[in-house]
Order: sequence, then structure tokens, then C-alpha cells
Amino acid sequence: MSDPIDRRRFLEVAAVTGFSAGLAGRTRGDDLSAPAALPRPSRSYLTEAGDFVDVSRGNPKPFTLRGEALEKARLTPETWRLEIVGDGSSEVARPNRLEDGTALDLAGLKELGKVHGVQYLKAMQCNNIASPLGQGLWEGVPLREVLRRVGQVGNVRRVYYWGFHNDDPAQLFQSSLAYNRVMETPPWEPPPLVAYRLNGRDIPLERGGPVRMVVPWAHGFKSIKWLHRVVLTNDYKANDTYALQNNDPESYLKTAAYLGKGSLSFQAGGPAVVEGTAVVGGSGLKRVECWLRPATGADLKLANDDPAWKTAAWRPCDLMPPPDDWGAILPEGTRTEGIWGFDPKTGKPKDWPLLFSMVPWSARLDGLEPGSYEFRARAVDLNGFAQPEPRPYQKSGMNLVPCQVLVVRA
Ligand SMILES: Nc1nc2c(c(=O)[nH]1)N[C@H]1C(S)=C(S)[C@@H](COP(=O)(O)O)O[C@H]1N2
Ligand SMILES: [Mo]
Repeated sequence: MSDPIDRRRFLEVAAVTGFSAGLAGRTRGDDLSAPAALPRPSRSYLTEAGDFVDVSRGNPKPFTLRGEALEKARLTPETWRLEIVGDGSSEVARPNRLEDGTALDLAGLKELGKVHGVQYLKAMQCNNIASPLGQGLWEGVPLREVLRRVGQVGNVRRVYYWGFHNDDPAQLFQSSLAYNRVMETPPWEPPPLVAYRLNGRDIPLERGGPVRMVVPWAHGFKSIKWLHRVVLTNDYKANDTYALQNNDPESYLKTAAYLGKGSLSFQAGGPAVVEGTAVVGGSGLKRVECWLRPATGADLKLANDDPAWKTAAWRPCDLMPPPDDWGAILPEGTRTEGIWGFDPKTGKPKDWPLLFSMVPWSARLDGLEPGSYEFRARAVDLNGFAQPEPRPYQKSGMNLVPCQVLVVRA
């Protein structure tokens, strides 16, 4: 920036205009999608199945299989089967196996779904990628109900599970959960699902269908795609594939705000609206706040150890309010009364924003002088911790305070 605006003058401008409006005034029928500068998955409230950012191992990737290969992989609705077995360390009265025809098939799972089916909104997020991958309305049978199929069990401490991996141990992608946590999910939290529907349709192959695990509180690596096998074990360790490489295999979704990539350009005189998304982790979301300052430094961004951080003037942003008309957002025919976290009487969310979901937010900046600015955003959780605290360790979920450069043209 050749002509940085005077800091005192800037603070005056910010104080007078404040940050206002944003999405709060939007109503039904408004387009919630992003200006072109922002990636789509972070913008619309629900992400189309094909628009999730994909994180898949495998060579070939299971979703590229076709025809006979797909049938052999048991990844068609007719051929899909789920095995539920012990591993020798535990006792399982009635294991469900392929060999003897006791494995669960899709029709059987959907039959269970008629009685026990659960639906919820949940953001998918990789602990190693800053922005969420997408948000879906997931539907399936709680894992605790599926596990009842095997009858009496003994000596079980954990459950681990994996999906189709080309029958190659080197391609295995495995995850695990504590048995008690699966069987005694708090009724005030959504349970892990053996899921078969996304956004009102069968889960497409690309998203891990016909059947994928969805673990609401966890990062994506617990939500195993192309689910094939669940094992009950006496092992007490989290034997997840993601226990390796210094990932945290028990990390909870982290409450955090995210911004789009690249700089944004605005015309002086008009309002500058910056939009982002926030993930509601286990500790809830109190607010999203932002900090605008004249850009400095070679890459236009303040150094991490700059004293200016200590005196930053954070101001609240606007969260998207709960939509008045969910019909305009959810798949056709969805009854909100049946979605976890919604009041069965009113069909409205009991809390907002919803636990483990992501929610769009925006900040409107008026009266900006021409120049370059740094825009930062952070989430504050219900315990009062501001991002990245209390979790500065990034391998348990990326949540560094994001920054976007705004260029205001004369
Ligand atoms: N079978 C299998 N399941 C998997 C993976 C995988 O590579 N194979 N990747 C995991 C990881 S690390 C993430 S972040 C999520 C990503 O889900 P998505 O591709 O539907 O966005 O899937 C998880 N489930
Ligand atoms: Mo991931």
C-alpha cells in the first residue's frame, strides 16, 4: 500500500460505521450463495453431495470403480453388506458375517431406519484442511442400534471400523470409537450414524455411499466412507489410521471461523461485505468477531508476534439467523420436526447455531477509504475462548485466525 491511511483516522471511521446488517436482514428466497471470490462449500448452508471437497485415499479411488468391479467391491445398493465381528480379544454372541449370510444388507439397514432413523445437519471437516469440506443433512441408523444385532458382547472397550480399500492393507483407512460412547450417546447430542442418506437422497458413491459412518462430533477421519466392517475389540487404544502422523485421533470439532481465499476488492464509497463460515464445535459458538486494520508488511499481513495483536479492536459480525423457511433450504419434503436439534412441536431449531453444523456469517464495513486492509475473523466459544485458543495445536484441527486482504479502490 503506497499511501497507508492514518491509524487514528481509520479507527474513527470504524467507530462511526460499526459493522452491521450482513446476512441478518436476509429472508426467504434470498440467494445464500457466495460472491465468486469465495469457495462454494463454505457459502451455501447445505452443500450438494457433489460439491463437498473430497478427501479420499485409494488407488484406484473406490468411487471411480464401475460395473463388475463395483459389484465385487460390494459398493452397489444390492451388493453392499456390513460385517460386525469380534477380533478374538472380545466376545460377540452373534457376529454378522459375509460367509454365513448374516451380514447386514442395505434393505435391512433401511428397515432399521424406519424405527430408529435419525437425521441431523452436520459439517464435514478435515482436521488438516482449514475450511470445512461441506455441510449435509445426514440420515441413518445410530451405530448403537446396529450393534444390537450381535446380541450379548463381552470384554469390549472400543469399536473400530473400515471401508472398502481395494483389499490392500496398505490402503486401509480405519477409525475407532469408545464402545461406551457409541452405546450411551447422550440423548442431548446427535449420535454416530451408519448413514445411508445425504440431503434427502441415497449417499452417492462419491460421498462414501451406499453406506458411510458419520460421527457428528469428530473431524472427517472418523466418518469412514464405503463402510464394510465394524469390529468390537478389547483394545483400549484409538487405532485410527489418523492416530499416525501426529494427528489427534480423539479431537473434537473445533469452534472456529473461516474466510475465503485470495484478496477481495471493493469500490470506495460502497459498503464492503465480507462473508465467511463458522464451525460450531463441541464448546458451542457465542459469536464471530472481526478486526480490520490497514495492511502492513511485505505480504500485507501482520506478523504473528506484532504487539498490535494485544490491542486489536475486535467487533462482532452477523451470524446467519435461523431461516424462517427451512423449506427453501432443505431437500424437498423434509420435515424439520424430525431433524435432531429441532423442536418436534414447532419445527424450529432449539438452539442456534446448531451443534456440529457450520453457519455463514458476514461483516459489513462502511465508509472505507481507498487502500489495503487486513481483515481477520475469529470465533468465540460458549466458554469464552477465542480462536485458536484453547487449542493452539493445529494437528487436532486447523483453526488459526484467518486473514483476508481487502483492497478498496478509489
Ligand atoms: N474409506 C475412506 N473413508 C474416509 C477417507 C478415506 O480416505 N477413505 N477419508 C476420510 C477423511 S480424512 C475425511 S476428512 C473425510 C472427507 O469426507 P468427504 O470426502 O466426503 O468430504 O472422509 C473420511 N473418510
Ligand atoms: Mo481428513
